[in-house]
Amino acid sequence: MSTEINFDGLIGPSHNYGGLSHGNVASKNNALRISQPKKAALQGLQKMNYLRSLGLEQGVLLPQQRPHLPTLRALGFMGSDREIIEKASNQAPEVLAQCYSASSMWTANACTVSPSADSRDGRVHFTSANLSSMFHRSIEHGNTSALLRSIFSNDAHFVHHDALPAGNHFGDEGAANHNRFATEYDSAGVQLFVFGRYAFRENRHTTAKFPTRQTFEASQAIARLHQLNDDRVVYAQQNPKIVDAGAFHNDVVSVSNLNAFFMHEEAFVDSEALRHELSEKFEGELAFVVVPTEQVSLESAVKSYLFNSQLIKLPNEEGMALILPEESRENSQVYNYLQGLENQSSPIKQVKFVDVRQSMQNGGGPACLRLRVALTQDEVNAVNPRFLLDDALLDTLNVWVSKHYRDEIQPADLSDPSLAEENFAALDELTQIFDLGSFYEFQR
Ligand code: SUG
Repeated sequence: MSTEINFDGLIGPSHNYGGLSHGNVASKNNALRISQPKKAALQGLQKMNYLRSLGLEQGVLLPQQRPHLPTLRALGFMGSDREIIEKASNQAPEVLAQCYSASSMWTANACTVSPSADSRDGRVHFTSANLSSMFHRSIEHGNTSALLRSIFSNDAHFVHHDALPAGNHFGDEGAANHNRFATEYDSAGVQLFVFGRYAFRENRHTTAKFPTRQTFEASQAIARLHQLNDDRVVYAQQNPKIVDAGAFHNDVVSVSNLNAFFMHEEAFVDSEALRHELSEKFEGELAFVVVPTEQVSLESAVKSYLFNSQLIKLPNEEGMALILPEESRENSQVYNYLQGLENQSSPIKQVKFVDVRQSMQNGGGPACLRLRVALTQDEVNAVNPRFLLDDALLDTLNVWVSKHYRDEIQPADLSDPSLAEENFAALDELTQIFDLGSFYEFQR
């Protein structure tokens, strides 16, 4: 028996709207609004539990230390923790905001995972994403690597690679630009790496407005590190038009599961050639569900996050279910499309909606919040069980959130050193819940 476990990022106690991501329309539109961290974290937990109630195994990833004092120190802010925050807030509030980013909750960007069936050494490979293209995200990978190493610690089954070299040439955004097709989770699959531009070759297709984040060279490096077979790897370029429309990651315009690929017609530079190559390389039949612009405009796709949904196989049920954000129900174009979809002959048999609005307002839908890890039963047995959600852990986390999280955070609150102290108290208790020892830098 093989399975795919979704690991969702626990939304951290200082969840806020910093307006930090150029090219992410939601982040810009909601910049400096009041955030609701408690509500956000409870929405996240509710989503995890909903997936569990559908019969799926669900994992949890811890938030990062925010504010990230090591970065502030590296940038020359000295003194006690309080002094560092006061100085940063007086001299460079915009830098403090970067170091307070809530972005690690979007674990689809945490790393790229290749299942053991695809790797020459028969192990599951993880490469933390360097997230080089956005400063506030580039400070995540150290913590991400450490956490993944604690959860997947058995090196007979799991291999961890450090993030690719920093800098724009090897900009890597993790699983958000990666899809995998296979008949079963433990059968050899075809991996699709999606990139925005070439770093060292001439680009025939370029964006006019927003930056692309992932390079071809970074994707290639991951395929090499993960020991993938070239015959079962496909590279495809994001359509610059969709990046300019606000789809900064490929998972805003497509999602896959097993042999199904749900995608917007305009997602790629050459969607037809891509479908052809995937069909050639895949042993078996691929089911493409292609949404035409005529039915769902790019603007509606980005606003509703139709494709930033989780496409899942429900245990003991025919076909697949699409877990969408509530915003997809509210967009009439998208909702009409979805109503038709249930009657189409496609693998998608059910659509369900979840409320993750606090995350959506920063550009993160249901799919952004999860990292998929396909595992064999032996590998599941080797996962640190503390990170798998059960009723007891869910109750503990709900109580922990209610105890420590603020109802609201305003942009000015980031200057208050007591917010940092509250965060650290919360994270300290969290490491005890997960028996992680002195995991965070402030504990050491
Ligand atoms: O990198 N937002 C994230 C959203 C990531 C969504 N992930 C996927 N599509 N997989 C980003 O743009 C906004 C932070 C702020 O503005 O405070 C932010 O980083």
